[in-house]
Amino acid sequence: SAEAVCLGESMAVLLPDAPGPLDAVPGFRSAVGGAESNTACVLADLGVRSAWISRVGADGFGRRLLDELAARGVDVSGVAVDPHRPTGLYVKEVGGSAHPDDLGADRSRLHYYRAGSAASALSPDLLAEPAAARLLAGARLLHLSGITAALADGCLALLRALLAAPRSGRTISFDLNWRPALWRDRDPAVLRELLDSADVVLLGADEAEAVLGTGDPLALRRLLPRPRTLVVKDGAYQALAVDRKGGLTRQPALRVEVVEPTGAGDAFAGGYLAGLLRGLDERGRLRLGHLAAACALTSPGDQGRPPRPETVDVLLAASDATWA
Ligand code: KDG
Repeated sequence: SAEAVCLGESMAVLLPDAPGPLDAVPGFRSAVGGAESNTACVLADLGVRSAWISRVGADGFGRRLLDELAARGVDVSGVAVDPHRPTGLYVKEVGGSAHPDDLGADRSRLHYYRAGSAASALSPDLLAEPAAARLLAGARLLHLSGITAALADGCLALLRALLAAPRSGRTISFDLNWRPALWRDRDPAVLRELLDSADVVLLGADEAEAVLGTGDPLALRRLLPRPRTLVVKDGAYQALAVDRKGGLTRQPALRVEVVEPTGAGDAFAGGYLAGLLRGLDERGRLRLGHLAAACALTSPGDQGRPPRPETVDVLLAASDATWA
């Protein structure tokens, strides 16, 4: 059975052949994306038995998602195929707009076609589905994200049910994953309650500022007192882990030539959580997070090429002076 289960919507992706506004793009390459399944792939790359729980449509995009995730070594036995609703889709626009929903310095923007998707029908009914229930019962780690909370009332109810259930030794990690475009008709205030019900919280200082009014690690600690660890990422610069007493572990990021930033946060989560499951200390977890993020930053799609095991070992063992 899987050690880590990641739950959330994944989508087919259309990546533009060239940067520029969508109306001028000559063509698209298809790929797959989805924050939580990206994290599941990175966990698998780093040797963690991982599973992804979701719903897809009974269509080509859904089959593509299942095939690609399975080929990456992720257990997809807990993914339901919905005969009535389609697989969601997003189209990436690179460098073509200056919109408040844009991601990152190169101004990539994701256009979502996901309202009414198969995954938006996720609900607490999932807990009674045998395959998903078996995966959830056997996992040491359950990874969730704030995207799910924005998709539909049933999705939010599912997150609440998972966070309220007895842990039985399991850790729940929660990545804020602030996607303003998904929250136009919903109140994001609910995100604070969800974050504060998790054990490990991952969030970027900029998105924390947008949602919670501050990106300062110690101020965030006062707003979110319950999680064991808060991991506050400061873009390309550093990540900080804050324990319950406000103790800080700081780790600078690796300096890389950024090709396209989508998926870097998901990869960071995968690296950090693989380190947690391997029993690394905070510094090692943050280092593995940065390394996985660097792999995603240097690739055009959501997913990077997995790091070589030798690279992982060298970077974990490096002295602070030679790191970064
Ligand atoms: O982190 C990358 C994700 O944003 C992308 O894969 C799409 O899951 C996605 C989302 O909802 O934005």
